[in-house]
This record gives sequence, C-alpha cells and structure tokens, in this order.
Amino acid sequence: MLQVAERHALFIDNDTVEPVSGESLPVVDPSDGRVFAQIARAAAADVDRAVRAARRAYDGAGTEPAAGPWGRADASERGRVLRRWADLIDAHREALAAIESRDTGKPLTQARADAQALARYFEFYGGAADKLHGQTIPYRHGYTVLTLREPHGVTGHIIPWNYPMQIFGRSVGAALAAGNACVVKPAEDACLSLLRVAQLGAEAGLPAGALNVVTGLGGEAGQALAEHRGIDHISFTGSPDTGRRVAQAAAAHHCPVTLELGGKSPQLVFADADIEAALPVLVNAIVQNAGQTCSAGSRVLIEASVYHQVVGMLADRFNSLRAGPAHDDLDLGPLVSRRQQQRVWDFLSEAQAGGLDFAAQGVVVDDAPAEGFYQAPVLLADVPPTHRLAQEEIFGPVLAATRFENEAQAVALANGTPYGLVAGLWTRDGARQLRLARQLRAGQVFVNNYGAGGGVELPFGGIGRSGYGREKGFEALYAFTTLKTVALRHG
Ligand code: TXE
Repeated sequence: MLQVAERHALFIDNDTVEPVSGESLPVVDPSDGRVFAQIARAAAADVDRAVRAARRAYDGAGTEPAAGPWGRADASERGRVLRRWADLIDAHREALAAIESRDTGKPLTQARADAQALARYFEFYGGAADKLHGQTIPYRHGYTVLTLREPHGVTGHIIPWNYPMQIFGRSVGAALAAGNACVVKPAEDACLSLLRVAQLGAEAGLPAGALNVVTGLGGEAGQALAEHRGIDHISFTGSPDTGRRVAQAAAAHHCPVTLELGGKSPQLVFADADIEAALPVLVNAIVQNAGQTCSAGSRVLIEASVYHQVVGMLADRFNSLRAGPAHDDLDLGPLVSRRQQQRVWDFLSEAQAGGLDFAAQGVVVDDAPAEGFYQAPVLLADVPPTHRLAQEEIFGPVLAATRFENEAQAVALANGTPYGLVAGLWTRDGARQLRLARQLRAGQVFVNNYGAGGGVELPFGGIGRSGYGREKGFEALYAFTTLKTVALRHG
C-alpha cells in the first residue's frame, strides 16, 4: 500500500506553511473509509497570505505593475517552465497516480490517465504561451490601433474532487501560460496530488508565489478566496449552488468568473447508428470515475425501433461491471465520500419508490471493505423524461434510458433539462449529424464518439445550469487575459 506523509501543510511561496489556526482536516480513503492522513485547514488569514504571495510574484514589491519575477517573465520562459513541469509530471506519473487513486478512490488506470492528461495540459499550454497575441485593427487615416492580451494578474482556482489533476491542469496551466500568478483551493475531499504537483512546479522553475495551494473547507477557504479583493479572476468547477455563491462573492468586487457546473448530458442513439461501436463508449461515459464526471453521459436516448435491442445490449454490459477498491483497478472504484454515496442512494431510493425499471446492475466485489463507499452501476430503463432521475445530476454510476419516436422528439428530450454541457450523437446520416450538432443545446457535441473528461485541445464549458465561460484549448488562454485596445494617432 502507498505510504503518504501523515500531515500536509499549505503550499505558499514555494514553501510548506502551517495555517494560522494550526488546525487540520482528516483525509479518508474511500476504498475502506479509514483516515490515512491530515491536511491543513486554511482560513481567511491563510488565503490572504497566499494572495499576497501571488501578488508579489506578479507585481513585485515596487510600484511598477507586473514587475514581479512571474509578471515580467517572457512568454517563452513561462512556456519553458510549463514544459519542464510536464516532463516532471511524466517522470512521477506512477507516484501521482497512486496518490490520486488512494485519495479519490478512482481505479489506478484512470488515475494514470489523469496524470497523463495533466502533463499534456502543461505541454499544450507551455507550447501556446508565446503564441498568444493581440491584433492590429484598421481604423481611421493617421491611426494605428492594436490590441494587447494582458494577464488578469492574480487568479483564483476552486477545484473539485472528481478530477483534481485534470481540472488543475486545464485551469492553472492556461492561467500561468497567460502570465497570471495563481491561488488554488482544492476540494477538501481530494488535495494530496495537487500539493505534490505544486512542489514539482517549484522544481520546474516557477518563482516563489507564482502558484500557491491552500487546502481547507469550501465554506471557509473557498469562500474567502472568492471574496478576496486581491483576486482578479476566479475559475470554479463544482455544483450549481456553490457556483452561484462564488459568482455572488466575486461580483461584490467586480471579479470576472468562469463557472463549470456539471450536466445531465444525453447520448442520442438512432436506429442507423453503428451500435456495436457505440456500446462501449456509452458504458464508459457513465462508468468512468464511477459516474463522478461533469461530462458523464448520464442519459441515453434511443430510437424506438432499436430501443429494446440497445437496452438489452447495455444491460448485458452493466451486469458484468465490477466495483471494488481503487488499487484492485476494476471497472469502478468507490465513490469519493460517504456524503456522495448517500446522495446516490437517495436518488436510487427515489427511483425504487417511483417504480422505475432497474434493467441491470453490476456488482460490488465480495472482498471490498464494508466501510468503503461503493455503489454498483445501475441501468434504469424507460425513465420518464420529466422524472428527477432524468433531470438532475446524480454524479454516480446511474444511466437513465429513454426512448424517442423521431428526430424532433430526440432533440426536444436532449435539450429538455436545465443543463447544457455535452451531447453525444450516434447516427450514420451525415445531414442529420450536422443538423443536430447545431440544434443540440450544449457546449460540446460529439458525433459517433464521446469525450467524457478528455480533450485538452477542445474548448469546453456549458450553457444554462452548466455554467458559462470556456476552458481547455486555446479558448482558455483568452479567458485568462484581459484585452487592452491601444489607439495611436500619428497623422
Ligand atoms: O460540490 P461543491 P460538492 C456536483 C455533483 C456533486 C455535487 C456536490 O453533482 O454531487 O456537485 O458536490 C468548494 N465558496 N459537482 O458538495 O460544494 C469546495 O471546497 C467557495 C459537479 O463537493 O460545489 C470544492 O473545492 N468554494 C462538479 C468545490 O467548491 C466553495 C464537480 C466544489 O464543491 C464553497 C464536483 C463556497 N461557499 C461536484 N463551498 C463538476 N462540475 O464536475 C464549497 N466550495
């Protein structure tokens, strides 16, 4: 079993720092429910210390703006640091995967993929850092007008527990590449990998204060970060309710926000689809990370003429899925916490009470510790589209199947939740592919494939209750800059 240090301090100014209160929070292993480490419990004073460290890295001590070691670093130098960091992450991939797997409960193979994605984010944004530039704009005679893409300054990053490394990569990678200094608040349920990744950042050459990690509770450290007047931009990934609170706190000091708030993403399967090709993708989209994925394909909408065939094939696969301890590396690990397990149980109790059809259920292996937070994957058939199970994000391995009669109904069902993050479309009809790609209300549409979790290069984000703003790809770099227009009259 992996050994990790018992107590983890905050990471500020490239150093380990104790919180002012000296208090800790327990770290629980979801596979057996046992406490195996402690993290520091930051409060407002610690967040303030981290923000001031970031400000020094960005602005320096003098009066000239952006004159700190990170603020004045050339774009090419920022890129080199990120690429060195990517190499270090690759070199430590196994250790990082082991930490992430134990802390979140995700099977080792999935944690390895997360570490690989983190390295890929830094490689991508490291390469992009010196390719981000403004434009010149044709204006009146005698003028030259240009735009400058400038960093916000100090950015705040509130990270959830489901993909700590990936979400850190997409958010912090883009922010640092654009020239910002960062303060990160990981989720209290999963911090350990990010504390290690931050140390590797210092080894890669990040100057003190360019990246700071404050662990603690959302309502304390997270809220303090969103409220802090020294923060110039906040990116948040988490639940819609907390996202609203973060946006309200940020609005009080006119701080721009990017919100990614999850989804209830549909996959549409038409009768003309390559069903054999679709099946493993449909299953993986809800089973990956035990369904705790913002872009999980948690609804499958199936054309009536193939409904029974597809549900039958899905059921066969669901019945063979196994959940067990993270280190056993099965199809699924446990859920992240007792609270998340209870949330999924509540949804399933409601499904049972409402007489929904449990078409298939995988197993939790016999030797899984009784105190772990396990949930076997469940396939629900004929879920009425207005039922809460077809409307709300469950964030567990529960797939809701619903049938449709025609294309118009398929689109209406797909668009019929308050969310709009991702949609998947399975059909061989080229005209329909293009038509529906336009009609589906989502930030990403996948045709004959589905990208739950991945896609470093692909702009990602939602509409409606799924949030706003875009992360990933080049688009994220724009979000982490502010645009200045300079108009020169020279005659
Ligand atoms: O989320 P929270 P929770 C959804 C998913 C899940 C549900 C609840 O449906 O079941 O949310 O999970 C920090 N000010 N998603 O309670 O509260 C918190 O410390 C500032 C979807 O864990 O949104 C953590 O770092 N920050 C999602 C982060 O917010 C605060 C991923 C997310 O926690 C705060 C996670 C506050 N007042 C959950 N309160 C996705 N989009 O992938 C909490 N936090």
